[in-house]
Amino acid sequence: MSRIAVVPGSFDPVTLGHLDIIERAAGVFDAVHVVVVHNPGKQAMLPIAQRVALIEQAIADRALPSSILVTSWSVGLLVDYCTDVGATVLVKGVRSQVDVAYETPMAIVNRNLAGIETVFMLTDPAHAHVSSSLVRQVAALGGDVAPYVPRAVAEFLVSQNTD
Ligand code: COD
Repeated sequence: MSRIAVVPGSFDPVTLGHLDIIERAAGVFDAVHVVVVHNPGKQAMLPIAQRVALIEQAIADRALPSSILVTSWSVGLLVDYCTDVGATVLVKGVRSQVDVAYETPMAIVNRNLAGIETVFMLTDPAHAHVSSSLVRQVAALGGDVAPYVPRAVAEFLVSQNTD
């Protein structure tokens, strides 16, 4: 049986931490769907379609496996997407106990709702301090985000600031 995993997130924008989790998930599962979801608890910087495009560009630049698909979901529960495409697992990157505390209730509810399991994948320590919110803040203040994001994202954010 082919195992499909969903890696969900706001990805606003995608960071090197996200990309590392996506790549490692692709090494564990037969297929990985990277799903961009609006998080109502966060003030969005980029439109969803732009976030999808930047993830696709970063994946192409790194020649990551073709088993990775990038899409978005906005019409209901994330587990509905999983059920629709036959995915049985959600993969969540974990940087600290704060992430575990945030993700644990969602993992339990997603299993209760649809039997979807959540796998927590530990961040690479090199990316443990990286978050999209940090990138948004540094970019807004004109700082260099290149150490934290794929090249496509760094170039896009510079182009936004110089428009
Ligand atoms: N290293 C490793 N992992 C990282 C890093 C890093 N540097 N940075 C972030 N991550 C992980 C996060 O812990 C998270 O697991 C994932 O990457 C995405 O992070 P973000 O910040 O892009 O996205 P979030 O946290 O805003 O996304 C939250 C979701 C949209 C995934 C969440 O709200 C969700 O699952 N929503 C589904 C809605 C739903 O169905 N709700 C009802 C049932 S719970």
